[in-house]
Amino acid sequence: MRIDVVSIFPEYLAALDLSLIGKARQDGLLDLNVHDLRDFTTDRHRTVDDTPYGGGAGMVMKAEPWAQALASVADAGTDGGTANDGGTSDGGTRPVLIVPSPAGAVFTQAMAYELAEEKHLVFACGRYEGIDERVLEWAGERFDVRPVSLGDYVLNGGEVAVLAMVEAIGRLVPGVVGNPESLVEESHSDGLLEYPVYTKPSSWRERDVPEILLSGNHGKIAQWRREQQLQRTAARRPDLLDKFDASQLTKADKAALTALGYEVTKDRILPRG
Ligand code: J9T
Repeated sequence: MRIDVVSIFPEYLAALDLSLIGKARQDGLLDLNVHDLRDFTTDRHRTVDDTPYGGGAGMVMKAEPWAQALASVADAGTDGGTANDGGTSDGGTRPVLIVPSPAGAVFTQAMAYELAEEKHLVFACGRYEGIDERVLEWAGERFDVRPVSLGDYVLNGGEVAVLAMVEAIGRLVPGVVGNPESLVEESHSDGLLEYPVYTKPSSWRERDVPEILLSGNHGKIAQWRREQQLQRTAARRPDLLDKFDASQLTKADKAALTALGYEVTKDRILPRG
């Protein structure tokens, strides 16, 4: 997979040299390139922002440096296309342009899985009050443009959001995580939060590991873990149970949910009372 990131603070993305993602880059699984937006300006001061039309606080990122930067990376992840399409075709799939913004659709594990299938992702890191809206309209001609939010809070720029998204997406690219089994049993992969985990010693500061985990009874352990997942999800993220497909529930799941105060209908999990 090719990934391009455009930012006025390329140093922010240095963390992508580290750990699993850094290793994946070294191994050639991720072709990740960070670009300085100011390299696409033409004035002496390398200006990237200006005052907003209509007034208001703060500055807005100028359109032209963004257009230059995005045009320069648009075709980078392709084989150059065919002779008569101006090099914009890569066989039908356009690169995805992800614009981190609190005004975007919320980033989820499902979205990470979808984006991990793409050949080319481009991330545009906005700063200040945002990027001139016309850039997103113009970019729609070449990219599949997706404003994406990490959640309902504001950051100073898109860089930290890109670190999170590249890590979440990159680890799903085949070969990046050494043991793909570890992707199966983790929070959100099945719509529930993960069960609690423990390691040695079995007794620590007068706290014991739940006995069932020492029993060697794998069936019972799996059942206990599933109950813990349901219990945690109900306590911490009841909104996830709202969306959960009730047809995936076993008899034991239903009994656990009933004990937790839920009513399980044919296709929904509803809080009782
Ligand atoms: C400037 O970007 C943000 O403030 C941002 C980006 C992605 N998700 C958010 N929740 C905020």
